[in-house]
Parts: sequence; C-alpha cells; structure tokens
Amino acid sequence: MTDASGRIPVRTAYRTCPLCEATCGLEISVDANNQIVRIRGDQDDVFSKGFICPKGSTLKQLHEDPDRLRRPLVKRDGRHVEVSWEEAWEVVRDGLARVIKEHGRSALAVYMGNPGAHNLASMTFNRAVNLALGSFNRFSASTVDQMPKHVAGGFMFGTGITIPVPDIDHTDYLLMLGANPHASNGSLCTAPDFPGRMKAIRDRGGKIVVVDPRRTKTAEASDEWLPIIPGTDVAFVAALINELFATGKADVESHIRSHVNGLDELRSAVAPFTPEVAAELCGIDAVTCRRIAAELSAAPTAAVYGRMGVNTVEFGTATAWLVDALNAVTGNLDKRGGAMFALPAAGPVTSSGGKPGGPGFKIGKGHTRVRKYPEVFGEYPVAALGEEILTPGEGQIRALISLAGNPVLSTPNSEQLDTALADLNFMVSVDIYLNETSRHADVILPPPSQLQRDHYDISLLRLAVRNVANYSPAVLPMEEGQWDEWEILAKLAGILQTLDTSVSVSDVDELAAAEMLGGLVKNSSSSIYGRDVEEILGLLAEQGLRGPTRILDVMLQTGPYGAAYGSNPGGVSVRALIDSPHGIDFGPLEPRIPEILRTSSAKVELCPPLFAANLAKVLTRLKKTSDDELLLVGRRQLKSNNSWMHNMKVLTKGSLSCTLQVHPDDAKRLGLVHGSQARVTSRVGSLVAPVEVTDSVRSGVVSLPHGWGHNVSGTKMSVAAEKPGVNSNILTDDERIDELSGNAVLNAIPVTVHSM
Ligand SMILES: Nc1nc2c(c(=O)[nH]1)N[C@H]1C(S)=C(S)[C@@H](COP(=O)(O)OP(=O)(O)OC[C@H]3O[C@@H](n4cnc5c(=O)[nH]c(N)nc54)[C@H](O)[C@@H]3O)O[C@H]1N2
Ligand SMILES: Nc1nc2c(c(=O)[nH]1)N[C@H]1C(S)=C(S)[C@@H](COP(=O)(O)OP(=O)(O)OC[C@H]3O[C@@H](n4cnc5c(=O)[nH]c(N)nc54)[C@H](O)[C@@H]3O)O[C@H]1N2
Ligand code: SF4
Ligand SMILES: [Mo]
Repeated sequence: MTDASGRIPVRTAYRTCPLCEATCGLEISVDANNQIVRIRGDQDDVFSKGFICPKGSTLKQLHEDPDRLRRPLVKRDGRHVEVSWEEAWEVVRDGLARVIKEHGRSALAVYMGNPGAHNLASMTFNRAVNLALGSFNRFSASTVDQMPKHVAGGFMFGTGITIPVPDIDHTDYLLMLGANPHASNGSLCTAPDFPGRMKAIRDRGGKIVVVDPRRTKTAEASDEWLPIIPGTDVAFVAALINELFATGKADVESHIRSHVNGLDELRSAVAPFTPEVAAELCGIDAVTCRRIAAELSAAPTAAVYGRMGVNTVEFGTATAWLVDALNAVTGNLDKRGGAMFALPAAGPVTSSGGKPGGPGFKIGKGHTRVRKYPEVFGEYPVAALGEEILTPGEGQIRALISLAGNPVLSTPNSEQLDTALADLNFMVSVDIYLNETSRHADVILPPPSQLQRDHYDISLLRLAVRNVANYSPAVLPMEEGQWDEWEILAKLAGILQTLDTSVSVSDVDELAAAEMLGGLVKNSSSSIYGRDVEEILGLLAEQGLRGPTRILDVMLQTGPYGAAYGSNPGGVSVRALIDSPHGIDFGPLEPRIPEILRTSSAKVELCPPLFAANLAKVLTRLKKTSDDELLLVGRRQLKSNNSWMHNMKVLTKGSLSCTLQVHPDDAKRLGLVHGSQARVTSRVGSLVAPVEVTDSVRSGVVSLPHGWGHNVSGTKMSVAAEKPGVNSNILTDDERIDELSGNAVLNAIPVTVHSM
C-alpha cells in the first residue's frame, strides 16, 4: 500500500479522533519519514469498531496544512510576523504587565473554546491559566452550547457534570429533540457511529421520534418527525409530563423511588401545559402530544434526549431539566435502556467512591459588571464579553487570553465582539490558525498538530454510552523547538502569575501534580487515602510521566477501575492503556443512584424551585412572531466542524453549503428563488446569503449554518477564504440569554428576509 505520493508505511499507530464527541478509533499508517500515509477507522477499537466520518481522515491534511501555524506570531505595525518563542514570551509578559499596571488584574479575561474539551493538555492545564489570571473574568464556548445541561444536572443531581445520557444501545424508544447526530455524531452522548446505533434501535423493533424544525438526516432515519416551532420545546416537554400525570402514568423507577424529591411540585409546575396549550405554541397537535406520552409510557424502556437545538434557546435550562424529569416520570431514569450515568475511568468526584449528598450546586458567586449576569459553573456568559470590553469603567476588560477559541464567528452579535477585540489593549491567542479571532491577537502561540500530542478524552468519556477508556500517545514527534500545548499553557500561567519570563514549565507542572496528589491522599474516599505524596511522585517519575499524562495517570489510578499505585494490581493506568491500543471496555452503563447524587438533600431534585419559577414565565414570554418575521435556526454539516475546518479542501469541495434554507411557501410569499441572494436582518445585524429553497425546513423557519464568514482581512486561511460563506452570528443577539444558565440564544432568532 502507498498513498498518492508513493509513501510506504512502516508503522501503524492507533489514536482516538479528537475532532468531535464521538471519539472514533483511528488506524494511522506512517512512513519512514514520519509522513502520514493513510488514516482509516480502527476495526478493533472497543467502542467505534471501525466507524469513521469524513472528517476523521483529514487529521492528515490538518497536520500538513501549510496555513497551520508552526511558529509564534507577533503583531507589528498591524501585521503578524513570525518570531522566536523567547521573543513571543517577552511580548506576552510585557503586554500583560502593562495592562495589569494600568488597570489591575480585573482587566484580564480568558475565553476557552471548544477544541479544549477534546484536548488532554487543555483539560489538565487550562486550570492553571484560570487560577493565575487573578480575575474572575472567565468565558467559554460552554455558554454558546451546553451550559443549560450543567445547570440542570447541577440542581437535579448535585454537580454540573452529573449529566445522564440516553442508553441508546439498549433502549426501545428514543425521543430526540434538537439533535442531529447524523451530522454532528452526537453531543453530550458519546457514541461513535450514532447513526448505526440508531439503526440498531429500529432493527430490534424499537422506535425513534425526532423533534426538529428541520427534516434532518436524523429525522429521515427515524420513524417519525415532529416539525416543531423553534424555541417552544419547553412547552411540548412540559405537556408530555402533564399528560403522564393526568393519565395516572407518571411514576419513577422503583429502585430510585426513595431517592427522589419533588414529584408533586413537578406535577404543579407543568399543570398549565395541557397538550392543547402546548399545541398553540409548538405547532404539534394535542392528539400527537398525547400519543407520544402514551408511547413513552408503554415502551418497555424509553430515553428522551435533548441537545443543541433545545439548549441554545431562551428556555434552554428549563427544557434540559424537563427532559430528565420526563425520563424520571416515565420510569426510565437510571435504568438500562433509559437515561443513565456513565462511570468513567478518569472521572469527577462522583466516580471515586464517596457517599451521596454534598454541598449542592450554586450559581452567582460573582456577577458581570455591566448587566449583572450571575456566575454559572465557574464562568460568565460569553454573550456579555463584548459589552464587558466596550463599556468603560472600573473593571473594564482590557486584555484577553483566547485558548482554542474563535468567538468572532461563534458567539452572538459577533460584529460587536469583533469591534471589541480590536479595542483591547492586549490579546494573546493559543491557536493553530491565524483566523477571524486570532487576527486581533498581539501574540499567537501555536501548539503542535493534533497528531503530535498525547490524547485522552477526559470530558467526553464521562458522557459515553459505554464505560470505556482509550489513551493515544502522540503519533508524530514534535518538530525541533516546538512547544507542546500543555507547555504553552503552563508557561502562560507562570508568566501570568509572576510577570517573569524565566518561570519554568516544570515548576508549574510539579506544582500541579503535587497539589492534586496532596488533595487525594487527604480524601478519605480516595483509593490513595493516607499514602505518601513523595512515594507516588517517585513511582510516576520512574515511568517518566509528566505534564498532562501524569495528571491523567493519577486520575485513572485513583478512579473506579484504577490500579491505585499498587493497591489494585491489574487496575487501569496510563501504562495499562498504552498496552491496550484499541481501548479498554468496562461494559455497559449500570444504575448509579443514589451513589452518584451530590445534592444537599442527597436526593434527585425533580423540581428545583428556581426552575419551576422560570417555567412559570413561559406562557407569557413565548409569543407568536409577527407575520413578516421568520425564525432563524442553525444547522450542523457533516463536513464542517464549527468554524475551523474550512481550510481542508477535501471537506469544502463542491458547491458552497453555507446557504439560507427557506421553505417553498415562504420563498413564494417573499419572492425568493433558489440560488438568488436574500438579505436577512435581525435586531442586531444584517447579512446577505444565497437562498436554498427546500421543504426540509418547516414553513416560518429559515436556517443558516454557523462557523462561516471567512472573508475578513488579516487572516491566513487561504482555502477557507476561497469559499467564505457568511457568519450567522452577525444575526444572533447578545442581549438574549437563557436566564438560568446565561447560555446564548442561538436558535429561534426573529429575522426578516428580503429578496435582493
Ligand atoms: N449560531 C450558532 N453559533 C454557534 C453554534 C451554533 O450551533 N449556532 N454552536 C456553538 C457551539 S456548540 C460551540 S462548541 C461553539 C464553538 O466556539 P469556539 O470554540 O469559539 O469556536 P471553534 O469554531 O470551535 O474554534 C476553535 C478555535 O480553536 C482553534 N483550534 C483547533 N484545534 C486546536 C487545538 O488543538 N489547540 C488550540 N490551541 N487551538 C485549536 C481553531 O483554529 C479555532 O480558532 O460555537 C457555538 N456557536
Ligand atoms: N459535523 C459536525 N459535527 C459536530 C460539530 C460540527 O460543527 N460539525 N460540532 C460539534 C459540537 S461543538 C456540538 S455542541 C455538537 C452538537 O450536536 P447536536 O446537538 O446534534 O447539534 P446540531 O447538529 O446542531 O443539531 C441541532 C438541531 O436542532 C435543531 N433545532 C434548532 N432549533 C430548535 C428548536 O428550537 N427545537 C428543536 N427541537 N430543534 C431545534 C436544528 O435544526 C438542528 O437539526 O456537534 C458536534 N459535532
Ligand atoms: S465522527 Fe467525530 S470522532 Fe469520529 S471520525 Fe468523525 S470527527 Fe472524528
Ligand atoms: Mo459545541
């Protein structure tokens, strides 16, 4: 076997794909010069069994992309020029020192983007940057995404990462709202080959119902599609629960009955939402609503799953809550085939022993300066970042550190944010590209490519439909003088803390490891309780482990399957995973209530008062839009990954997919023809997009994908610039957030559309 350039493979490496949440195993052939010959699915991967999507093999093109940054860039006279790492660190130190001197540390902020959740370095070292910042201005892509799930999980089960996943491998009935795994490959439900797993549900006689304003591929691969009016799922799910109470069918699983609070309160909270009331708002008739409730109740097992489309709306948290409340009252919470909790090998506190109960989940540990939005799960809503930079006064943000983020394309009212970033006194980006966001940075610090680093999906395996673990050492060596991503983060943290460039990466690393072990040996529920930190550090040093891999080893060894540094021989560790290149399968999900609960009551809180109060606002807030208004929703595309993979020709070839989808009835009424240009206008912005007339969107709804708009100057993404598309977040509104989570509203945006 050779590739098109005649490369002959001499070795095969196995690696988990870090691009989306599906964690597919890849088989990578490499030649004698460390060039990638071929990437395909790893047939022996314990979880993905050979499945791969068109993006997986593009790790080769991504690695080879001449536009991908290899050396730090510094902005001089408005242009980015390559400099040495030493010089880059000097500029970082000087810039930070200047802002801190003039404005204090409250002027510093950090933004953490999505690829960080797929990156072992970020998962272990972003924390050091956050702590060294000395201000609480933390923002991330979580508040344009899944924050409602953290808040719902937090109040219902006790921690922000206690999130149940639909047990799709065993369920008889899957009700999916606002998710399109045929394009996204699943989210907050780690399941490689989601489409295959859906097919298996139907093959074993089960049923799938999809609720989405668009007839997606997922809907087409299901038994039934319910084209809902965007933003209204909260009423639909409330009505399903109401109907179950009304027909006497609402009850929780017997094994969790004594661990559940709030069943009566839930009944009262959903009481106003009869199927008839919901039908008015949602466009799903009452008969259908009643039938779905009956089907959910009659199915031997059923799982309800809601994602992006129902999280990024005004009542995103309320919907996330009601989805799991519905799982509970159909008797499917914590039951095989229902909604279950993973027991990950490198888990959070809830997976390492310990008793139910705890401090519970709280929000509001601080507030944003301008609009007084509360802190949620350790951060502020990114929708507020622009105004926090642009509004003068004490505490105004003047410097930003962007870690693997492209908020200029990804966050609401992005023209405002673009203006704001240009107004900063200093900005650092840790990024692989000079793109729409990093072009504002005074310094860009590029990590090595995805194939040049060790990998383990700490966050995604916590949300997997099976308990699995898979570690991948770097496939390719780093180039001479290159810095690993964790080293960049550790140095950045050190400089932030000391304002001194002589700070050493290994000092930061030693501190992180010692601090972590110090906590564990004092924790009576840890498997290394009472052990000597120095002894364990010695064992780690013997293996030559440092940086993220050392932290991962501590997590694995002290986790539920861990070797516990000798106490549990045969248990899991980094070494054990290196010896199992296709991963280790710990089996299907098992019931975890009550052991997983960390609410202060030590129970599942089915109806947190804050949520009930929010739900009470739905009927007055959800109004019909005026006749000339349409509702804008997004959509994901299989060959795209948020904003940053449009520089891969293999993915973008063919006609431009960034189109405005319009239903034929609306097109006729508005005089729009297929292929023509339309002007789309919202409260905050306006853009022009090519029209695609299709009955796959509900009438009254238009759809634009996000992550496009690569036509700005000062970037270096030559392929992406050839087919720039338009930035849909020019239209989304920074003032509209889900009040419980601070999450941005990215769907159901009122817009007007005019032919050009
Ligand atoms: N309208 C609308 N907006 C949306 C969404 C939507 O559905 N509709 N979806 C939202 C969602 S779910 C998300 S998660 C956000 C994403 O929001 P962001 O995370 O801000 O944006 P990304 O497009 O993922 O950009 C990631 C950045 O990281 C860089 N990068 C890639 N890999 C690495 C790496 O390994 N290390 C480093 N240091 N940098 C790297 C890329 O070059 C890019 O600059 O967008 C949100 N925005
Ligand atoms: N190919 C590809 N895969 C990806 C990504 C990517 O950009 N491209 N991004 C990754 C990321 S960061 C994430 S978070 C996940 C997200 O993965 P998913 O949660 O599956 O998100 P989407 O594919 O955007 O699907 C959301 C669906 O919600 C629908 N929708 C919009 N508004 C509403 C509404 O009000 N109600 C209902 N019921 N539906 C609505 C949309 O039409 C869309 O079909 O995907 C990940 N995987
Ligand atoms: S589905 Fe996701 S994890 Fe799997 S190959 Fe595609 S991008 Fe990679
Ligand atoms: Mo996301």
